[in-house]
Amino acid sequence: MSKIKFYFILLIAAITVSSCNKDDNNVEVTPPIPFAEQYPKDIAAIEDYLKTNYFTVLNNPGFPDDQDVTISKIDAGQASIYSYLDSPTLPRLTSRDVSLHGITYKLYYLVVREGVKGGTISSGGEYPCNVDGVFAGYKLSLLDGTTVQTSNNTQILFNLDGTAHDGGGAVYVRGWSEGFPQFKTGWLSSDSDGTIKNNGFGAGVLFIPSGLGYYNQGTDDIPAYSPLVYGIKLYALKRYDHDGDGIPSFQEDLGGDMYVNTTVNGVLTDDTDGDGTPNFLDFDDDGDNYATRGEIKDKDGNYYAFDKIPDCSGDQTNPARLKRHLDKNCIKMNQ
Ligand SMILES: [Ca+2]
Ligand SMILES: [Ca+2]
Ligand SMILES: [Ca+2]
Ligand SMILES: [Ca+2]
Repeated sequence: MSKIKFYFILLIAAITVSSCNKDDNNVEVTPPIPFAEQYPKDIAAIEDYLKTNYFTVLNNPGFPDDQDVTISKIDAGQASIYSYLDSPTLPRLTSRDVSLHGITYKLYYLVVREGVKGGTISSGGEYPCNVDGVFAGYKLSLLDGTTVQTSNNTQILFNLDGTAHDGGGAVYVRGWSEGFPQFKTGWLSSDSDGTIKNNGFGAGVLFIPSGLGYYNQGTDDIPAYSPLVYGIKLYALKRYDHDGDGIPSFQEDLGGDMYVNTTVNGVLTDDTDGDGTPNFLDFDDDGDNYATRGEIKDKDGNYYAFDKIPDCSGDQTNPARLKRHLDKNCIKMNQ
C-alpha cells in the first residue's frame, strides 16, 4: 500500500471517530443557513449601511496611515457612501459580481485611491492578481460600527490564494481575493535623512456579504453571518508561480482581468487545454504533454522574458501571436 493511501485511510478513520464522538455526546449541530437565504438579508443590510453612513479620509502623504477611511453614521446631512456610486471621479463606490454558491453576490467596494506609479526605490502602480500575495494593512468593522480587528497600518503579507506559504498568512475571506485586484500598489521613496516614505498605495473599503466572508464561522468578536467592512491599504505585492512552470501566476491570466480562474457561464476561461485545471495550476498549459517550463526556454536553456516568448514560427513581436507554450500543435523545446 502506498504511503499516501495509508495516511488517507488513517484520516478517514480519524474523521469517523470524531463524528461518532459527537453523536455519542448528543451535540446539537445546527446546519448552516442556505447561502441563497442569507444573501438577500446581507445585501439589504449592506445597502442600508451605505445609504446611512458617510466617510472621511485622512490626508497624511508619505505615511502608512495616509488615506485612512473613517465611517460614521449620517447625523447632519453628510453625503452618504452610496452617493459615490459610479462617481466619475474618486472616491468612487463600485460593485463587482461574484458567482459562487449558485448565486451572484454583489461585492461593493469604495476606491479612495486606486494606487499610483512613481518612485525612486520601488515603482508601484501594479494590480495583484487574485492569487498573489499582498502586503496590506486592514481595519475590520461590522455594520453596527464596531471595529473588531486592525493591523494599525502595519504591512502584513497575506496570500490571496487562501493558503499559508512563503511566509504569507492565509486569507479565508473570499471578498479579499475578489476586492484586492481592483487596487494597485504604492511606491517607496527616501527622505534626505533616510526615512522611507510610503506613497501612492491603493486605499479603500470592501463591503463583504457574509457568504464571501466567514459565514457561519463566528468568533467572539465576529458573530456568525456578519457582513464585513474592511478598510484596506495595498502597499506592495508578491508574485507567485503556483505550478512552478516558469510563468508567474498573474501572467497565466488569459482574460487580462487579474482573476486567473474566471468562469463564464459555467466555463473556466483561464484554461487553454480545457482540462479543467486553470493555467496557473497547470504545468502543461496546452496539453501537448510537453511541460510549459521547457517550451519557454531558448536554445541555451535560458527563459525567454514573458513578452518575448515566440510563437511556433519564431516570431517574438506580434502582440496577437499564439505563444508556443499555449499552442498544442507546436512542440519546440529549447530553441
Ligand atoms: Ca505558472
Ligand atoms: Ca488546463
Ligand atoms: Ca501553467
Ligand atoms: Ca505544453
